[in-house]
Amino acid sequence: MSKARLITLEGSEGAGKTTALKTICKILDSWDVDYICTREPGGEPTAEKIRDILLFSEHLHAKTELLLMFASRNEHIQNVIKPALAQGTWVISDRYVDASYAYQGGGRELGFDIVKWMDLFIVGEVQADFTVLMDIEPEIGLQRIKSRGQADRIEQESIEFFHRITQAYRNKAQLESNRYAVIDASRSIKQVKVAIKLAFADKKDVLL
Ligand code: Z5A
Repeated sequence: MSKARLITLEGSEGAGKTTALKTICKILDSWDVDYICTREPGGEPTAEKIRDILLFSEHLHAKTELLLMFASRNEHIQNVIKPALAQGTWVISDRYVDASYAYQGGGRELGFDIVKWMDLFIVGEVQADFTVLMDIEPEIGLQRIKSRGQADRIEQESIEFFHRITQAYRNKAQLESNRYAVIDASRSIKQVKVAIKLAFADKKDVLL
């Protein structure tokens, strides 16, 4: 049996991660691997409670936000991700530690160094094997989610905040290009699906 893999999905608001997740599930079905889908912040009961604080508090200091992201991540890793991988079950996570580099490191301007420290402390060896970055200009992504109703605390941030996030994701993907597939998420849903399938086909020998 091949090693269970941790696959993560990243991107800024409205990039189409939910849509991409369905394509990834179909690919893994065709590879005949067992997997679970999960998300961050959240993915297990305590982490979901922390998610509510993160998304719906009136105000949070940037450092509190960083700490809570990693607190919820620790519950998620210890209670869901590690046990699944140990059993040979693959994990697909809608966002993971790269989101902290992008949102807290980039968006909140806390910098990559402090996030790296937390990454070493909390995530350690439980790093993603493959990360799909849905890359999109924030103006397009935010337009897509406009009709969804009440925005959460993070979604209400300025366009400059989202530009910093996009740039931070691109920087991270460049630094770790072997782990990343960068998908041009501004294209049609059909074209995006094809690009994701090609990215997985390219990685199949390494992952399986
Ligand atoms: N966060 C953080 O700050 N730090 C961290 O460490 C972590 C997270 C882990 C989680 O919220 C928030 O937490 C998030 C980052 C932060 N920021 N906020 N707010 P979430 O999970 O609720 O939100 P999200 O992850 O950003 O999901 P989203 O906004 O729903 O985006 P999406 O999943 O990428 O989009 P979608 O639902 O797939 O698509 C959006 C719409 O676009 C939908 O109507 C689709 O039909 C449409 N769509 C999708 N693809 C296309 C294409 N190709 N063309 C046209 N239309 C499309």
